[in-house]
Order: sequence, then structure tokens, then C-alpha cells
Amino acid sequence: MKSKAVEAALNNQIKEELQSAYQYLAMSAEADRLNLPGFANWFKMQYQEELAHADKFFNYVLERDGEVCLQQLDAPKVENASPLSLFEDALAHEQHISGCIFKLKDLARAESDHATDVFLEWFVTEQVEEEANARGVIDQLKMVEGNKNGLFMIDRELASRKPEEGE
Ligand code: OFO
Repeated sequence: MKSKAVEAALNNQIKEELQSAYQYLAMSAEADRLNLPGFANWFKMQYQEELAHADKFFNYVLERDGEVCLQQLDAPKVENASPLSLFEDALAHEQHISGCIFKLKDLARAESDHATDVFLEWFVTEQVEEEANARGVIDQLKMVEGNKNGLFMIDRELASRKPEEGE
């Protein structure tokens, strides 16, 4: 790639996306432990989506004749989770990822890398959706305030999430 700084930042984003996937996989296991199969499904779908995001960055670096440099992942952290804390953590995580994408976009512009700037547009839009999805579930969980029937209904709804087409 023409800009080594952009190439390094894209490689870092591959790691961020894989780290996201790893984190959501751990959250899926935690939801299963809490006997919430719908939550477990939702996080498993999210895990798959993050793998697809990592793949998009991976393919893009190669397409631009860049060098892919994979980095070490950290162990995911999920401790003393509750249904609400899982989604609050998911929202905080997505906000972190949005920040990464914005920084990457700023860098692409500073380096006059127009192709990368355009490539990142998809992720800017995707992050709006990712944050809104997590926020939506948080709102529902706050509405039912731990009521078992309400939680059961949210779990049923989250069980219906399917893999997205083209992800
Ligand atoms: Fe959750 O959007 Fe990628 O990381």
C-alpha cells in the first residue's frame, strides 16, 4: 500500500475485529451459562458478524497489494455478567470500535488515501447500526427491570436473530 501508516492501521483493525469476535464468543458462552439461549444466539451471531468484518479488512489490504500482518489476540473478559451488563459491555465495545473507525478514516484522509476513505464508509454506517442494536436491547432490559416474564420474552426475540445476508 502507498501509505504504510494506513496499512498498519488497517492491520490493527483486523485485530480489533477479531478481538470483537472473540469477546462476543465469550459473551455467548456466558449467556448460555445464565440459561439465556436467545442471548447466547444473539452474541453468537454477533461473533460471526465480527469475523466477517475482519475478513473485509483482510481482503481489502490484500486487494490494495498491502501486507497482512496478524497480531496476537487478548483473552476476552466476561466477569459476573448479568443480562443488562452483557449488553452494556457490548454497547461500550461498539463505541470503542466506532472510535477506531473514525480515527482510521481521519488517517486515510490525512494520507490522501481516497480509496480507503471510501472503503471505510460502509463501516461508519455499520457502527451506527451496531450501537443502535445494543442500545435497543438495553432499553428493553431496563423497561422490564429484571421481571422474569419480560426477560423470557426478550430472550425469545433475541433467539430469532439469524446471520445477515452478505456479511
Ligand atoms: Fe461490532 O462492528 Fe465490527 O467490530
